[in-house]
Amino acid sequence: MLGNFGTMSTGPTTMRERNPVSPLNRVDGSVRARSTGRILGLIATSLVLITTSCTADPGPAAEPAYLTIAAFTASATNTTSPALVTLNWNLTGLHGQSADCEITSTEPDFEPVSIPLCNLNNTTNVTATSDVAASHTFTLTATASLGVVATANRTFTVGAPTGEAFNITLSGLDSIDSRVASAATAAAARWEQVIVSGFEDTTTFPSWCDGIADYPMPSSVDDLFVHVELATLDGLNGTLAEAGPDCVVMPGERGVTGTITVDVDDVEAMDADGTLGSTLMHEMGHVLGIGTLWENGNWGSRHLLVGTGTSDPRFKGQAATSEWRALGGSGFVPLESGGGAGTTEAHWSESAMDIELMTGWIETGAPSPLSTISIAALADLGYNVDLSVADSFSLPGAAARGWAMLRPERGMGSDVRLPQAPFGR
Ligand SMILES: [Ca+2]
Ligand SMILES: [Ca+2]
Ligand SMILES: [Ca+2]
Ligand SMILES: [Zn+2]
Repeated sequence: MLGNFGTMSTGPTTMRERNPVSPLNRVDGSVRARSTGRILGLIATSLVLITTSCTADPGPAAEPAYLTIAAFTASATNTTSPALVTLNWNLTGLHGQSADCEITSTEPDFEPVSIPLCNLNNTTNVTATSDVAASHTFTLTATASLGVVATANRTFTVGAPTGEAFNITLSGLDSIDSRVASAATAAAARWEQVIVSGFEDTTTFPSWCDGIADYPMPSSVDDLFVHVELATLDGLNGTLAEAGPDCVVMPGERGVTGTITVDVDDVEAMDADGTLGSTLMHEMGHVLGIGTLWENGNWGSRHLLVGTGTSDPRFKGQAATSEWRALGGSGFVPLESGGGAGTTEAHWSESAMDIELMTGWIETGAPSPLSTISIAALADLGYNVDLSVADSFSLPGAAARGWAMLRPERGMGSDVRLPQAPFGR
């Protein structure tokens, strides 16, 4: 795994407003734009034809748009306030024109969100907040480049906030290297900042969770219990650590316990080159479900992957896809296709995202930013998240990817441990 090198990413971070928004539940249907412009256009074309013999041909008149919002949908895996809501739309009838969009809401504190070229970039995430269960209507206003306007509405109902924080309880810290313990503590605090609301404490567990891991099963879990341990894995380099959920509860397919095993032979090197903190952050991301509760063909019912087994696997979670496109990506979110089992299809594509925290190769001597894409991927798993606490991140440009070799990275190795559920395999 050594010998993989990242590329320099120096472009500006794309920032968008993400204001609290009201949720949407029903589309009010499409709205046909006013079309008088087309009649005028036909008259103008006729005049051009009549006068061709004595004037220079100005070329074909611009085709007016019959702009129609053919679909406007809203979805969220968790509708508890603050809910991250993914809006999607489909514009038709543009006749080659482009369109810009604006999203407004009946929620009083919502500030309009602008989406340039929304005929190409047709998804965005907004946050729906309310102190009580409430319905708000989002309005999508699309304006074609020659001025035709169409609007559509959708109502979303957001539930009252749970009123409790998302908590991660760590175990095993007293018996491990204090540097690993500190990194684990910092990682837990950072993820607690990302996930903004907790769940009811879990006090009953599936019977298969008994004896599944190296620690005594807790009698009650306040959101997430993570055991951290050191062990000999494969010596220096190779796999640095491995992690995943242990006990997964239904409904929700949410891990309530998990283990991070750090390779005792890699601790010194990780501490020396500054990757220990990023590695613990990365592994805790796996415990939360990134790369481990996506279904991956052998567990669960989410089916969030497409193109598995090909050279271009993708993650199709709506919220993460929306953030990927907001940063300039297209299609679904590209996953790693190399690196072998434990890396492939469980991390973001190294070539597409380079320094991002949840790629399979960690930066040495440089930050590994937690992007809005990774945070939104948690929303796709049912967590309530706050995109605004993401680190600054931009996709490496094609030129930067071509350069490569600018910054060394350390392979994480086979670090993903899928849930050991006794069913579904
Ligand atoms: Ca809690
Ligand atoms: Ca190792
Ligand atoms: Ca990387
Ligand atoms: Zn990993």
